[in-house]
Amino acid sequence: MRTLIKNGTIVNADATTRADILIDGEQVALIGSDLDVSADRTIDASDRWVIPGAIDVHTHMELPFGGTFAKDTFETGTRAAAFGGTTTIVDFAVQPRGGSLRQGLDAWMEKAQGKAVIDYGFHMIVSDVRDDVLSEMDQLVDEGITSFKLFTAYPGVFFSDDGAIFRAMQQSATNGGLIMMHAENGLAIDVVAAEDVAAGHTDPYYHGTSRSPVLEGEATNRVIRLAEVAEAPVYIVHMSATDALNELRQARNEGLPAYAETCPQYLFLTLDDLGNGFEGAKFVCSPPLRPAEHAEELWKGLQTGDLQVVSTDHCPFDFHGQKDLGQGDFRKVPNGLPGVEDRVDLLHDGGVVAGRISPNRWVEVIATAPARMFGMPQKGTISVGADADVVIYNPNRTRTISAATHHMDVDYSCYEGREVQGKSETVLSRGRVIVDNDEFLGSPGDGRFLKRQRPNRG
Ligand code: DUC
Ligand code: ZN
Ligand code: ZN
Repeated sequence: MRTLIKNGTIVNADATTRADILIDGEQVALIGSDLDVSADRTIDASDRWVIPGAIDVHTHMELPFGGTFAKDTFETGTRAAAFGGTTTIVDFAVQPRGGSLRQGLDAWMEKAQGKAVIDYGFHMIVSDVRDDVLSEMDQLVDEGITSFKLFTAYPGVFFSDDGAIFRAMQQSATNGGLIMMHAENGLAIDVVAAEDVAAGHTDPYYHGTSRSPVLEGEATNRVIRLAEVAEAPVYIVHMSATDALNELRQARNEGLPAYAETCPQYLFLTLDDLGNGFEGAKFVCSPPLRPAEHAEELWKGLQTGDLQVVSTDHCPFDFHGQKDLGQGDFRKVPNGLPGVEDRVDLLHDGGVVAGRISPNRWVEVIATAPARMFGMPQKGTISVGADADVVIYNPNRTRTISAATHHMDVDYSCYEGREVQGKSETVLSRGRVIVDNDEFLGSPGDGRFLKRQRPNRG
């Protein structure tokens, strides 16, 4: 199958070019002006941008959490991702406590195989660092699971102490993997949260105030310094606070290989969203939403390059039937927000249309940097030989985000009623059109497991 995309404006991270694109099979075969070649199908991209399919390196399909499961399956979640212009996800497989990494990986492979409609890779959540687990990390790196997440939060669940984190970092320094850190001081947070509940402060708002940004800054500094001594790079996930960003800036100014992502919720939502009684449960995630001034700093971090990636931490729970497990005690609200479908448009609207970042920087943070940093050189760019993951994007079309029209399997939207400018109109995954003008044309099982290379630390 040969597809010719004509008359579009290709927006890559490094350049914007008016050119046609010939796709042959699953890859981009040719890029040039006024291509005069035969094709089975021609797509007219006049007045449209042609961007690389976006990559979300932080999702949690079917994550067991807080006595329930994140609602989207690999089928519903990747379908929603595709509607939003995302053609690759990297999800987090979870090591069962006391079990092996292999058990966790097998379980996640099972969840994804035959279901995912777009390509997918896995990071591994390491919740129990043991000698045998450290050796397993080496094997997994060879099998394309080249990044590992550890937590300074969630004592008794995912939490690792500093010694365990340090050992995992030492291991990654030798095997070439990348340690990703959830950096909040969970031990101190749990004390504050218990005090709040004892004082009758049980509403979701206190989820936000109990998790001080200072304790995100402290944990961020701590894990960066552990990585420094272990001589390993470190990637901080879902950065939400100025305190943490300042620690990252300091480390990067010292030349340390410290990296971070933020997520749309920290750029567009604030602590105020956690108010309004139990409605605030819709916005319970960790780290929590912060006062508005933190968002402005995060935008600056994206502008300067101190923040490299925007991912979603997509982890949806229904308001009715899941979030309401936390009625009367905010600690029992399952943590996580839906977002895999809206990231590309939110970042276009709040970033490019608002004049904060260029179209090229937008492509960089949603596609090109994730591909480079997580070992997927065939993704994140429109270039000859790359996978033909391509989005025909209309930068002028507006839409209103709503749970009534979104494709994520969750009963609310964090952005209900928000109008955004920019929309993915046609989405190709390895040369196949999987979304065309609001119609889904893909199939479960079309997505392939991505054996990722070692992260590029440059
Ligand atoms: N944070 C969330 O909000 N949900 C899942 C896990 C996490 O770290
Ligand atoms: Zn996390
Ligand atoms: Zn997460």
